[in-house]
Amino acid sequence: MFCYQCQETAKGTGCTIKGVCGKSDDVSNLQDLLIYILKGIAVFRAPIVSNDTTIVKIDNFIINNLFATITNANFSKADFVQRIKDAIELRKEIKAIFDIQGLKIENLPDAAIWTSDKESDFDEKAKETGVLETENEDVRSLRELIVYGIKGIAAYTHHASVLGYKDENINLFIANALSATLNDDLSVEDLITLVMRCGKCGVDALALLDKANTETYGHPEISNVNIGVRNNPAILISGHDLKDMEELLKQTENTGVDVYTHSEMLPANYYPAFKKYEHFVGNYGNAWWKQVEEFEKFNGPVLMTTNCIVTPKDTYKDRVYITGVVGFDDLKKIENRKDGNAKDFSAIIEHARQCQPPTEIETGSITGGFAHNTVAGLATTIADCVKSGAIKKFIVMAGCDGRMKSRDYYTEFAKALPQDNVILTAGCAKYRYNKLDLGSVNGVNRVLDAGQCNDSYSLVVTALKLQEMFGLADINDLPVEYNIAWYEQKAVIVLLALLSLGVKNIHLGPTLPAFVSANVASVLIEKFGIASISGVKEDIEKMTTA
Ligand code: FSO
Ligand code: SF4
Repeated sequence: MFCYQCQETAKGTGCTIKGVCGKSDDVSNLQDLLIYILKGIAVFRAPIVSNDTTIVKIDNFIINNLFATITNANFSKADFVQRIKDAIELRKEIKAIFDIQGLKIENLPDAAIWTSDKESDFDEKAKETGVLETENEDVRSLRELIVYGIKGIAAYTHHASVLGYKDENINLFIANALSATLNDDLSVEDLITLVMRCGKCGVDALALLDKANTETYGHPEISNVNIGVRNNPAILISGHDLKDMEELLKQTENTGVDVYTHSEMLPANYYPAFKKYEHFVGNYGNAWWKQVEEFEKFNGPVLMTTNCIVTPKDTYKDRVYITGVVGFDDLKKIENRKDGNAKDFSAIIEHARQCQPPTEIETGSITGGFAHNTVAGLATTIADCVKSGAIKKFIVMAGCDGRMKSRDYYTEFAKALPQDNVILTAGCAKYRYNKLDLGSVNGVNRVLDAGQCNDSYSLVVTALKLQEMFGLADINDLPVEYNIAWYEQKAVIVLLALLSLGVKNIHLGPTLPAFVSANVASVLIEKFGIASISGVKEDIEKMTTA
């Protein structure tokens, strides 16, 4: 195996024996083969302009399978074997349409041709389809940057599509970009252009998801979320899937079973459509990597709707349920929706009834719900604060949390920020500082949480709104600094989205991506002023006095 798609990759260079995330060698190889066949499907899909049901099925398949290969989502070998078999079948279907339309491609790539239905062949072929097969380091770096960006786009597009929102242009871009990563004629410059187009498509995907979420569940509202517990049996729901949240809340109503969120599901507490449920108690615990100790103490069953799942301990494994793209052998699976019907959560609800209430690990509340609509409502107050000098800077600290000790930097950074600086956040990065008492400036909270990493669009809208309010020609003239923490591929597309909007001088940490080669890093530094983080003191100095 060779995998370097996330920030926690072994030795900062690549996982080669087993993933730091727990991914086994054979699952990693099968994920490579699956991506390879998806690229082969994309070769036939890209030139077809049509919206017929087979094309819609193919697009959904590509999106679902890209999402399944994202860090910490799916660890099941059997699942990936089945996904590869399905991919090979679907490739035949799309090729048939391609042929009927009279389309032709000289020298079809191997990814569009290679076939087998034997698992043993998959294991062998997988060894030839990995990241290191691209020999030129810069081309490899850019191809992977594009694939990881597309994985992020796929995650957002998947969530939007579950709520019935689609954008044909995003699907077409995914197919074109995937297919382009097989093209040996593309130069480094061509690939850099494609990276930028990927960022632009990322903005569109984020906007689509924002529309889907807010039109379906209302605009997030400023909310004080309880972090204590009640004395009822309960279900803990984690991940990012709001449709699962909706259906679980409906099905648990009047059952005597409470519902709490974990990690990235926290922002569900900000939506009017969910807040109305009396048995929706609040949030339990912290970011994804703390789940082992927190799931243990929760006592009731846990539902993982997307990433990030950590190998569960035997002591609570029987209480973990998975759904959607999540894969993990020996865990109970809640089947996907069929024929427009809701998922059936009766098994997990029944399980909860047999369990003790959660053990209290914290008390009090945390405040969030500062998505773009809320911030727009505070526009005059914020403008007055900036004009009077009460707020000097906004620091965007969105992104992910992770296990590494070096991420203590973000807690220390938040603590050391001068009082006249306000943090804008989204994603699980916020758990590094959302329970500190950082106070407020003239009534404006010093930590404004827009929601999930999926809600990073809100931060973009907020920046554009500020730009308009202050009549600035360039987004970089705003009193906004970017100190972003990344972990997995959704953060990659957020970064590319910001670059495509012209945002410069982003600080990225705790380390720069291993998949960025020295030459690609030089381009990012020269063109966009991207920098890694250094010490808290120097960075505060740099960002607050710039
Ligand atoms: Fe975090 Fe995990 Fe949201 Fe990621 S829970 S790390 S970028 O999956 O998705 O922020
Ligand atoms: Fe390693 Fe990250 Fe890949 Fe897991 S996802 S194998 S930790 S690089």
